[in-house]
Amino acid sequence: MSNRRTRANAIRALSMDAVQRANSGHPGAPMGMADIAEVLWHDHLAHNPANPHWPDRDRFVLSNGHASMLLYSLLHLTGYELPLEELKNFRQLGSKTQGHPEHGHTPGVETTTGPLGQGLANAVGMALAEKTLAARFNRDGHAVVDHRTWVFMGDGCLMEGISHEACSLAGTLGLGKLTAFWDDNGISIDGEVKGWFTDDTPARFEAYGWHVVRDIDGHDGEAVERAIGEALAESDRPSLICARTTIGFGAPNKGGKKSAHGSPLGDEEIALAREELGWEHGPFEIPNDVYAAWNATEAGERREAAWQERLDAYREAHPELAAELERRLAGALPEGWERGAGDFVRSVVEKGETIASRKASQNALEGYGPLLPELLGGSADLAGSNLTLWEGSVVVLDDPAGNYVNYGVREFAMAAMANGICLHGGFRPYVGTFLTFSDYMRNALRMAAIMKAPNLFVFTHDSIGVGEDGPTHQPIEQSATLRLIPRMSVWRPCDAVESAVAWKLAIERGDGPTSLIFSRQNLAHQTRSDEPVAAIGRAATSFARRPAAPTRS
Ligand SMILES: Cc1ncc(C[n+]2csc(CCOP(=O)(O)OP(=O)(O)O)c2C)c(N)n1
Ligand SMILES: [Mg+2]
Repeated sequence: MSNRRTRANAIRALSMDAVQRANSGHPGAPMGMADIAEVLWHDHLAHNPANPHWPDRDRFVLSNGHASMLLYSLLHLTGYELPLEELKNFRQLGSKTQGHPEHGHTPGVETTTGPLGQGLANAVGMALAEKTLAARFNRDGHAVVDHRTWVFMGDGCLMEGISHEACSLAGTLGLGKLTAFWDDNGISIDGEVKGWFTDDTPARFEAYGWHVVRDIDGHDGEAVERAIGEALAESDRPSLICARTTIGFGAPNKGGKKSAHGSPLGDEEIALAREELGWEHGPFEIPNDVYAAWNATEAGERREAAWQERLDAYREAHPELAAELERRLAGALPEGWERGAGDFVRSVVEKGETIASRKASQNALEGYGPLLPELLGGSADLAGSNLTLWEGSVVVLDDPAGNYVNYGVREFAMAAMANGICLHGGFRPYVGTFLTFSDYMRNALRMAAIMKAPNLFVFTHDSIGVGEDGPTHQPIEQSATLRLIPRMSVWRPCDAVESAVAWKLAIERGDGPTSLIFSRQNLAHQTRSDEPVAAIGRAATSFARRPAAPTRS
């Protein structure tokens, strides 16, 4: 008979066995969070294992990515295309079960996590995307965008500064369909966190304007269920569920200790844990009734089918909106883009203006913005300097269906949130700050590139001319180091024409991020005939597509 504890134990067993077999990995957090995961994934998560891309699925983010075996176990047990063989190959080259969850490699992994705190910020971005898309497209009686965002995180995510940036903004934005679970186990790598992490976390989140469910026993399914119920009942504020857990729950000697965090438990301890948990099955052995109790494929297909019916009714009532929603979810450019964008570039050539390229960038937004309702812009409190606002900008706090986010002075969360917005779908985010502060965002830039997220980063105040602000504002190595990030496109246009083309190609790029670097100073217009203008794009394209040089054998 399968019950809550048995289902959770299946996660524990798979996690400790896979880590043991790989002889590396993190058994502690999966075993500690298994009971919480069971309640969420068995009873609440709206997903369809047969279609990980169903647009209206709930988003689940494992921000404490080292707990990857928790997610792999859940994906396997609920019926995603992740067979047991893949779990046996945990951390092996070519497997779908890398050490940390990798978006684009493993079905059902919404975002790549591992750099602590960033998954949480991605989740805030996803929740913002859901809210904004819903406001734009839902109509009375037609809730076609209606899903939640759930995020698991550990002490590490909360110690990271980005958690402050992202959660503070999530409170301001009132992201009521975002729920975060804090794995309050009192342990991180160096041992008991009381030596380095003594914040009053619930009070901290209350101060952000979150709804906080304090101090629940993360091993008591009924308590977790009640806490989720409270989160579901709250629609105006994001929820934090503070769940006390034991790292490595079930391991009699290593449970509750740092030794459970990031090393295999060892055969002896695993045998004792099996006894302690009452799990009588061998390594990687899951009884059929447990599989049956976990399997979510039928429920998932029913859920998606019900949504399809809602979408059909919506299409009937609002055909144009439905077509536009589908286009945006598919990430396709609008009809007429090529012509409209081409016209805009020609108009810039004709004007031949000598202006700062940041101004040329704003002009590009004026030119392309009306064609692209999927643009969701923002800046880290430098809108007037980055020139990221354009005529059609509407701030989301004023109008939930808007297209501009005041991120405040939060560069790192801004970039990571924009990654989450990209991954969610339905939007093309662009975010701006000074080039020199790209360093504050760097790991999120790297993550965008790793995930092939077509994020647009606007970096203004390039180069020597900003020296009057002093060395702190003068970017020296930033352009070069951005170019070092594999798969990051970097544009440093020399005039307004190149700026317009750079924006166009950045928008057309679907398989990775672009950094657009603009000046505060005027840049002289370069006179060109038609052929060199066309070549701006061609050169970039052929450069990007240049085959790798042959290697000598
Ligand atoms: C940005 C970043 N810094 C450091 C690490 C290395 N690291 C991985 S897990 C971890 C400790 C996290 O503690 P906690 O979230 O409490 O996890 P638990 O031990 O409870 O599983 C650290 C420092 C990382 N993955 N990301
Ligand atoms: Mg911890």
